[in-house]
Parts: sequence; C-alpha cells; structure tokens
Amino acid sequence: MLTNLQQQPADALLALIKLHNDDPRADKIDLGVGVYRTGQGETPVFGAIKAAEQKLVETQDSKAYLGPEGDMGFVHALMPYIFGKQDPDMGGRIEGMQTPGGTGSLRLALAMAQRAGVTRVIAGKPSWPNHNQICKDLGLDVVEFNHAAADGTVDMDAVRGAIAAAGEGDAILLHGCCHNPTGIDYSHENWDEIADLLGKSPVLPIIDLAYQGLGQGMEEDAYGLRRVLAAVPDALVCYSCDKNFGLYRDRVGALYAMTKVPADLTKIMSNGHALARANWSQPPDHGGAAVRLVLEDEALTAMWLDELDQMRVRMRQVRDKLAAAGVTGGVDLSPIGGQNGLFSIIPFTPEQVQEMRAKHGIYFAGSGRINVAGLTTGNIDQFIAAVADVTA
Ligand code: PLP
Ligand code: TYF
Repeated sequence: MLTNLQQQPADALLALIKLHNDDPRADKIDLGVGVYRTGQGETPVFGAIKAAEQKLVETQDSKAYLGPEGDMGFVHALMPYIFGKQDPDMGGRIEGMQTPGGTGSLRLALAMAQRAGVTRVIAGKPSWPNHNQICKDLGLDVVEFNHAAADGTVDMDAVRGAIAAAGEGDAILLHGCCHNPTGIDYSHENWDEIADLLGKSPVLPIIDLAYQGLGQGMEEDAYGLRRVLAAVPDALVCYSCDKNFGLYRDRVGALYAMTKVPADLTKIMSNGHALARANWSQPPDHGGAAVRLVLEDEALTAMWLDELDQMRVRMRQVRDKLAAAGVTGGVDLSPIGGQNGLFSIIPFTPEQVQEMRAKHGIYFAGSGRINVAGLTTGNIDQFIAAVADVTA
C-alpha cells in the first residue's frame, strides 16, 4: 500500500541548511533559511525568554492538558501589541487561540475560512511557499496577483485589480509586514487604500503577521492590520512569535478571529477548536507559556523589547551598508535599504545563484532571496565582492 506514495521534493529553504552545513569552506556564508543572526552569526535564545523559562521551571506545577485553545493567558497577553493598547479586543469583537507556530495558525485560518464558504484565496506572488502549499492541501484555489512592480515598489494596480475582481467566497491573504520573500511592504498610504477597498468588498481578509517588530517597530508593523480590521466586518489574523521572541523550534503562534457581532465569536472559535482537535489536538505549551511570563512581567517585557530593538537596528545597519554599495556588478543593491525584515531579493539568474554557492560558498534561495541577518561586519564586504564578481 505505502509503496503507492510518490517521492515529494524536499523544502527548498530547509534543504539549504544541509547544503551550507556540508560545505567545508571556513568563509562560507549562510543567507538561506529565515532565522535572525547576531553580528557574531549566532541565533541565541532571547535573555527575556531564558529568564521566563527559568521562572517556568520553578513555578509550573502541572503539565496536564489545557485544551485545544492552548494557553489563553498567552493569547490575551499578545492582543494589546497586535490590536493596540486602547481597545485590544475591539469592543469584544476579537478572540483567539494558541496554535503551533504561524504555520499552524495559517492552517486553521484557511480551513476555518473554507468551512465558512471560502473557495478561493487571493494571494500576492511571490509569497512564502507554505501559503500555496496549505491552500493546495485543503483544496482551495489560489488566484495570484503580482506583489512587486518592476521599480521595486509594491504593485498597487495589481492589488486594486485583484480586489475588484474578487467577490463572495474569496479570501485575500496579505503579509502584515516584512514581506517574505521580497522585503517590499505596503506603505501606510497603501494600507489606507487597501483597507478602504476591502471595506467595500465581500472578500475575507486573512492577515499573516509573522515578523512584528522586525520591520519598523512593534506599533508601526501593526499599522496595516489595524487599518484593515477597522474597515471590515470580519477578518482572521495569523500570528507567529517564532521570530520576534526567537522561539522558532518551540512553535509558538496564535489565530485571532474578528467578527462584527461579538455574540458570534463563541460559535466561530468553536470551529477553530474542532479543527485543532482534528489536526494536533492541542498546541505545544512551553514557548507560549514563556511568552506569557515575559508579557506578564514589566521588567522582562522591557528586556524583550530592547532585544527586539537591537535585532531591528542591526538589520537596518546591514541594509544601509548593502544599499550604500549601490550598483554592484550588474545589480543595484540600493533598493534593499528601503525594504523591511529578514529578506530581500537580488535579481540573480539561476546560474548566478549556483555560482554564488559553488565559487563563493554563499548560500541563499534559488529565487535570489537573501536573509540579510546572515551578513555581518565580518562577511559583508566578501558578499558584496562576490555579487560584483558573479553579476559583472
Ligand atoms: N508566515 C510567513 C510569511 C513566514 O515567513 C513564516 C515563516 O517562518 C510563517 C508565517 C510561519 O512561521 P512559524 O510557523 O515558524 O511560526
Ligand atoms: O522563509 C523562511 O525562511 C522562514 C522559515 O517550510 C521557514 O519562513 C522556511 C520554510 C519552512 C518553514 C519555515
């Protein structure tokens, strides 16, 4: 029976980890999978998380089941950061549940949307490959629109056209900030327009916020999401703590649903709970509990925000340095300065990507997407020289 299964391709981004590990050169550079790295090239556990984990070991008195919704203290503690301190549940219109990472949240959001009658998902191209993969697995059709225009800014005409052409039974999946893979985000003005258009459309917005705080700041990175939620009757938000709390493998995320009528929330969330039970039953607890302990403690919260600031400042410095290199060989690195988050795309040909790996030991996705956090004062000049070499 099982031999009927067909070989599946490996995840191209995760496969890069092995390719880089297997390269014996001492000066190799890993710009592949999206994890933050310090100026020393490390991905350490946040100090605030270490302290919270210590506290967890000392104070946690049980590991008994919590239920499919997970740790609701964690879910609620995040809400002022996502939806704003003024009115974190928008007058009782928002409720959430814990999920295994942002990916678990996306899986639930898309399955919940499908249960509600959504058959098509409108999504920018390029995007994070898992978006398409989840839609495909659920049997949802994906209608793509172009994310970035030739000049390296967002293609607003494509967004306008996609929303205008959409109707009942459609959802639109938008990156809240730090677009993966392009780093090209909507400006506040763009979000204002998108929110207005969605406010007049029956399309269900699904906002994926996986990098809050890594772009312009915690508040700034939530601008678009808040604008859209203020304009529409209902929406879903997929949140990940795996980057902004550095919890990657602990799988920490949440799904939030906003609806017009607060009384409908119980019914809506019961579908999330049922879907969770059918998928993973209950989310892993440890990382979410550590985030909750950080957010319940003023000093740990300040420490976490400070660590997040340092990450953002460092990535901005790398971006500024790349941008300052300007036209390098046959490519212009200057747009990277105005982009956000971990990723940017350099328009390498597939042959140039291979040459960067083979000749220079520099590893990044086949799309030309680099993880800017993989660059440090120790390797950035080497990277710029390699770009000049292969694109000249
Ligand atoms: N959404 C986007 C756009 C991402 O890049 C990621 C990547 O890590 C996720 C969601 C999900 O992250 P995780 O499942 O690791 O929390
Ligand atoms: O795009 C990235 O590199 C991150 C990490 O299947 C990631 O989002 C990549 C692939 C994957 C899961 C996470």
